[in-house]
Amino acid sequence: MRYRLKVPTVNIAPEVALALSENQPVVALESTIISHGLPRPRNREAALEFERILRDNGVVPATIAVIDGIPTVGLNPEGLATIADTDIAKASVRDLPTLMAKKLSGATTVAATAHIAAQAGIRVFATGGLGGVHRGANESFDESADLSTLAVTNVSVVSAGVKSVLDIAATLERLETLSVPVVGYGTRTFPAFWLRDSGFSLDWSAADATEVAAIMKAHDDTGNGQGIVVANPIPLEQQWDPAEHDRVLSEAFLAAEKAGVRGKAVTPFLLGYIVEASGGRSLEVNLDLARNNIRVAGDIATAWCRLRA
Ligand code: PSU
Ligand code: MN
Repeated sequence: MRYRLKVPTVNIAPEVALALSENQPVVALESTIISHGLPRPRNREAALEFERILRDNGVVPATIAVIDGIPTVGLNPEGLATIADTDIAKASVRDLPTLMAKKLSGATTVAATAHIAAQAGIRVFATGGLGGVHRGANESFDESADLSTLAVTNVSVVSAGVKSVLDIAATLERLETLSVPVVGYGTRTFPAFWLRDSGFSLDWSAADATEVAAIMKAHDDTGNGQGIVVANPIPLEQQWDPAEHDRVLSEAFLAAEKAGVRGKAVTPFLLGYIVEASGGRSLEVNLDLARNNIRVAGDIATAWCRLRA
């Protein structure tokens, strides 16, 4: 059976299309974390490793990016090299038409990745951390399009919460306003990316992947089309030392302020600064939590296919 593309402008790798048509598990992966979230050359190793983790668990990886103007689902080695080794734009949903018309490449954020994944019919997506409401947003209005996109995009996103550089309370409030379900994975404590505990609790948790799949099914039954945030904390023994975390973060904010960084440059600046100032420790934690999210996303995609079979 041939998998029919819903959107002819999206290039879906044959392996991904086949898996979707045969109800085999597929997990979407974003490319901004590779191009702007992790330093070279670790980013390239990470991109390959993330895909390998899925394959080792019988799940087809679909790394998403815009390559020469074409939204691409499932990258070949040249596509992976484009996002890992070259300076390309950080692309959110609003950047897609311009990149497409100009035939340029872009690394997709959570928002743009979720949008393209949904167009391709992929239901599960793994990332490190979701974008959210930035501190000081009451003046800067800086709120990630990840949130508004999840309000209209039916994809389950597995993340380790949102980075503690954001305003976590405000982010959770916005997710509530946008009617995006937030489910803790085996926990009712919302994680803070490098740390297990943001200090905020959740109304709901799911015990395992099968329960997440059941929630996805029920969500479809309600007729609602939002995404679902699956909040998956990093294991305790892998988290960053909280005191060290607090110290490095305050330094990073001062540095961003001094450098006058604004808009979409803020997240990459802070992440880069934090990696340096932590002597690489934050990077190891970032990689561990991403691996962990990818494993869980693979389990959810597998449970989802089983439920639909
Ligand atoms: N979280 C990370 N690393 C990242 C990002 C988030 O740990 O690289 C990226 C994601 O692609 C997310 C984006 O969608 O940052 C949010 O950016 P902004 O705040 O400009 O919307
Ligand atoms: Mn922003």
